[in-house]
Amino acid sequence: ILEQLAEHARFRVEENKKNKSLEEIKAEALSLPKGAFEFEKALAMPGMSFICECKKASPSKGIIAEKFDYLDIARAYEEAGADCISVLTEPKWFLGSDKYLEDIANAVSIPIIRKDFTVDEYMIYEAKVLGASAVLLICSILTEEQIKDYIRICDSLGISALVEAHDDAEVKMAARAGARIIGVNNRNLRDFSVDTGNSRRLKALVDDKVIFVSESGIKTAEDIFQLKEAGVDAVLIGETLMKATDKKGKLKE
Ligand code: IGP
Repeated sequence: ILEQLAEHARFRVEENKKNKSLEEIKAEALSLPKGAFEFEKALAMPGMSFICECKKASPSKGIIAEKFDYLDIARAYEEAGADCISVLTEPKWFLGSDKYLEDIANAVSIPIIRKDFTVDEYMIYEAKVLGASAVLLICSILTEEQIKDYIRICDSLGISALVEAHDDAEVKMAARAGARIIGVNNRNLRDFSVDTGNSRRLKALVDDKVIFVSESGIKTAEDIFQLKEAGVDAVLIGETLMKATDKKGKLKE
């Protein structure tokens, strides 16, 4: 699935280039006020930080939210005290949209990460233009050189890169590439199995100066206490919050 997702992302980039060339989108992104790395600043605050995700569907779960009032969801997250919002823009498997990101960025004041399969610098400039404060860089679909290069582009725009790893080798690769935020995905994107122990275990490999995010499969307050215990700085929660009718209540818990 990862290879298909990456390939489809490359296809989308080619399609978008027909409307706006790389030079054009780059110039547009660079003409905007430079970001102040709001995403990493929000995560570096003391205490556990919460990245709450707006996601209509996923390849492992199918449709998660029949009724997807993304603006209401984003506003509820902000009101409930979320530190950041993650917005899926991948259209085919996650039923995301660039429009969701753009609208949410205009509606809330907390930083937003564009959750997509970044495979080209084009997508980073696009993220900035859409109003994102961060992008996702997934180790298993990129080379170390690409990650380095993409972090440099993020730096030029004042936005952050969340570098996603799944195992020891990828965590080390992220660190070598200069990642300042490493996210360990508890879901294996190859077989969809979930284990929050994965991020607790891999935390030990990461320097304390690096912001460490535990992603996926987080369901209870107990999960969060355990992650806190392991030294995790932030959690990324999607499905559990998408399914909670009382998002505020669930986050408070
Ligand atoms: C959220 P969950 O299990 O709480 O819905 O997971 C988030 O971690 C997950 O959506 C995710 C993801 C990704 C999605 C993690 N890495 C990469 C798309 C691409």
